[in-house]
Amino acid sequence: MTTLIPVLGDQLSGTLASLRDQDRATSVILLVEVRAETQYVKHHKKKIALIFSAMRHFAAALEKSGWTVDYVRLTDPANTHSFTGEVTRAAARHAATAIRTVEGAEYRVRQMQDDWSKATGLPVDILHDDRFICSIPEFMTWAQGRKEHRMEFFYRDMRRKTGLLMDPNGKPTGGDWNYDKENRQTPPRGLNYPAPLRFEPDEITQDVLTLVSEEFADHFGDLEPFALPVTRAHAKQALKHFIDTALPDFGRYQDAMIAGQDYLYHSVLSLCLNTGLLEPLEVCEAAAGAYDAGLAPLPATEGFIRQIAGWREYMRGMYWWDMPEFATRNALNAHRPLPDFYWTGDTDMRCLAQSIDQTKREAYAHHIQRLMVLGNFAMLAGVEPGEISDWFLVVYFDAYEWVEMPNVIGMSQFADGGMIASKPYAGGGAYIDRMSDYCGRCRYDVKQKTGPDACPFNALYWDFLARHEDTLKTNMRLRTVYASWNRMTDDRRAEYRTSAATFLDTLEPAKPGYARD
Ligand code: FAD
Ligand code: DLZ
Ligand code: SF4
Repeated sequence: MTTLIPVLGDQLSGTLASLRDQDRATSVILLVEVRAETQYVKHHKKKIALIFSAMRHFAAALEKSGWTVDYVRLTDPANTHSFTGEVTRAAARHAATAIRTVEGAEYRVRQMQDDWSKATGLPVDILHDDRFICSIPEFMTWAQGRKEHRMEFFYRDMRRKTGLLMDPNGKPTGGDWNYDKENRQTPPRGLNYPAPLRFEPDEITQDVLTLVSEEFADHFGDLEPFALPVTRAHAKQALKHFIDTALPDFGRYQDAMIAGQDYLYHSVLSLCLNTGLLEPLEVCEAAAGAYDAGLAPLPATEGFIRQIAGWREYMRGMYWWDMPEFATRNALNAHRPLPDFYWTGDTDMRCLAQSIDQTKREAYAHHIQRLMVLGNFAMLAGVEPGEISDWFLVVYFDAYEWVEMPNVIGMSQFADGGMIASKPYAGGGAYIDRMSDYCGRCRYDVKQKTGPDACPFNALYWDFLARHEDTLKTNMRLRTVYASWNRMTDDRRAEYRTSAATFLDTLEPAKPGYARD
């Protein structure tokens, strides 16, 4: 009697449901490095190295604690390079009598798991992933029968469910659910930003870096320097470091963008959460503990907890609520190919060049760079949602479809027609100028509205609103914007539209082969 327990590359948690209450003597844990996963989009080199190194460290830790682990390396000549192929091979190799696994986080992978019983002829027990605060069935119950699925109401339920920042009388700590009005300030010059911890590669990581440099040389991004957390111990240190050094100022400067400052007060914990090295509840509890101990103010703590217990859980729920349709949503009928500069960084627009350069080096950009620079430009330019979604899935070390897709197709492109965001996150140059120091040394002038030297965001913003007036003008949150547009003279409106068209004509479409072979 042998139970085969496949553990996927984002399930690297000792608390995983499939490992719980399981007899080690009759179980074999399977981890596999497979090309189907490295290539379905051509992930950033750092992301592949992170996942392989974390998988290898996790396998070693499991073995040390008495599990039998079967680890299939990318270079194993018999590797079939797919999850189903490797599960089938391993089931035969170990004469398995049953398979026990945790549901894949991505629709694509979950579909594969449904084939495992047929492929192996064995019973397959697929367990819920209870590392998330909200299970998929619980989210479905919340979503069913609601006309609108706004994050804020879901988040309040998660606060009630977990007791995070809740008073014993059932009211939110401090009296309010959300303290954003006190957050999101422009940082003064000369602040000393805390840097995330760096973890120098050990022998396991060095081997992986060599492998990735040899096997994935044509993938986007810089492999080295590589200093990411790859073990549970690293992840716990990274969490403590964030709580000690950055949490107190997390919310206050959450939307700021500063050239040369890649991380500001962000936690950089998404990679640990999304691979399973940290669990969402433990991260939220650590933040709430810092508030209780008087080490972090309420607005920062609440803002941070909302990102995880609110946004992260909500995005996962909305992904499962709408898949598989989500992947093909294109409510604004956008069909422009992705501009080539997303891959090369070769653009005079400094905000985009800076954000892309950082993405290439670090496989990281923070939320406002992703939303209001990289996503905003694609939406204003009318880029096909599937193309920009592929780009986001490739380039970030925390990108898995379940969280990337609702953020890109929903929140940043409004391609879901407003399921996630109540209005498009569209902004002109003035917003970027207010929140960043990018514009000062840009070749474009953020104050000029039209013409060859004007910040392209300005004309693109109005052109976008004009293109979609029929669809968007009934949106109450855009009433004043459309009122301004309609107060302009015909000539002014025409200038905006011509300026935008002239700029859009200069965009080179990306060459094939960056995102997929
Ligand atoms: P912090 O700012 O420190 O926030 C703390 C944590 O909150 C994050 O680690 C993350 O787990 C969670 N979080 C915050 N915002 C969100 C959100 N909108 N959705 C889900 N979780 C959130 N996040 C991913 O994990 N993977 C992605 O592929 C991804 N793609 C994105 C694409 C776009 C266009 C946008 C606008 C956002 C995307 N996000 C994604 C959400 C967010 O930008 C990242 O989670 C965040 O930048 C990660 O950095 P951090 O850990 O320093 O976050
Ligand atoms: C992203 C990724 C990559 C690059 N490689 C692997 C791999 O070789 N083996 C593995 O188990 N998982 C990998 N992953 C993560 C998966 O693609 C996928 O995102 C998760 O299994 C989520 O369902
Ligand atoms: Fe970006 Fe416009 Fe500012 Fe240049 S001027 S950095 S293009 S917002």
